[in-house]
Amino acid sequence: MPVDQELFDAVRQADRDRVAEAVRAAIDRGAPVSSLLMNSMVPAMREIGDRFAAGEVYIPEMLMAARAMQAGLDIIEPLLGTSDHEPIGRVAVGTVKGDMHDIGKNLVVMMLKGSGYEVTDLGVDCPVEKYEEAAAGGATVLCCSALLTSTMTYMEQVVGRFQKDPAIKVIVGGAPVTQRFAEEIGADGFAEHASEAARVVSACLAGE
Ligand code: B1M
Repeated sequence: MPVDQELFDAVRQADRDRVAEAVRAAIDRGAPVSSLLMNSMVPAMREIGDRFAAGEVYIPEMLMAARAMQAGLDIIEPLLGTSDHEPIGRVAVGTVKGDMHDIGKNLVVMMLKGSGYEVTDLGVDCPVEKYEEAAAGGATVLCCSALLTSTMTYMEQVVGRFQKDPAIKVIVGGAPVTQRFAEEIGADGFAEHASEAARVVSACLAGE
């Protein structure tokens, strides 16, 4: 499905009200919410990042764009639906220590909830101890998100902490994270996009 240009522009221009209006209008027209996310909102954030890297925008603009994006996510989240059934598994999701980026992590939380998992959102800047608490509380799959090359290395500590516990799986994701990196640190799985996280969690729980 092509980009919803109005929504793309509204996120890019960090206009929260316009993002909310554009999301509502697209939903009213029957646009699939996953497509709004992946084809319009995520590419707009990517463009902001590219412009930041090129020195064309600064941190306040990135932050405002993130807030505008979150305004759209708040509308989309309830539409992804949570089931009334027993959860099909318990998962905890956090952005690793030192990293404050939470939009991708929030998307992973939304997608997993929408797929029927009980999800604990551990927030950002999560040390190993937070994952330990989640595991002690019943989570059997722990998802680690990182957006910085300097923080993705912390994932190895989370993986290392649970490597000897076959009941706990650790899966990783985030813009700089690759399948190869996941394998190198011994993670149980890697999801490139939030939309893949549910499939990877399911494969982990099935012991694949
Ligand atoms: Co930051 N930032 N930022 N930032 N920021 C990046 C990541 C950057 C690539 C921008 C750039 O230079 N082009 C760059 C990192 C460079 C690097 O390390 N290689 C960068 C930098 C440098 C920084 C600071 C260091 C800037 C500074 O202070 N000098 C600083 C660090 C702060 C910290 O964390 N300690 C910083 C701060 C910020 C803001 C606070 C201003 C803001 C974050 C606000 C927020 O999150 N609430 C911000 C933003 C908005 C960005 C960009 C523009 C957008 C990130 C985003 O939300 N993308 C980003 C540029 C970019 O990503 N191209 C950038 C949309 C989101 C949906 O995508 O998070 O990748 P993403 O998630 C995807 C997948 O990766 C996957 O699913 C999602 C959907 O498909 N996924 C998972 C994510 N987590 C997963 C976990 C899983 C599975 C899949 O678990 C299994």
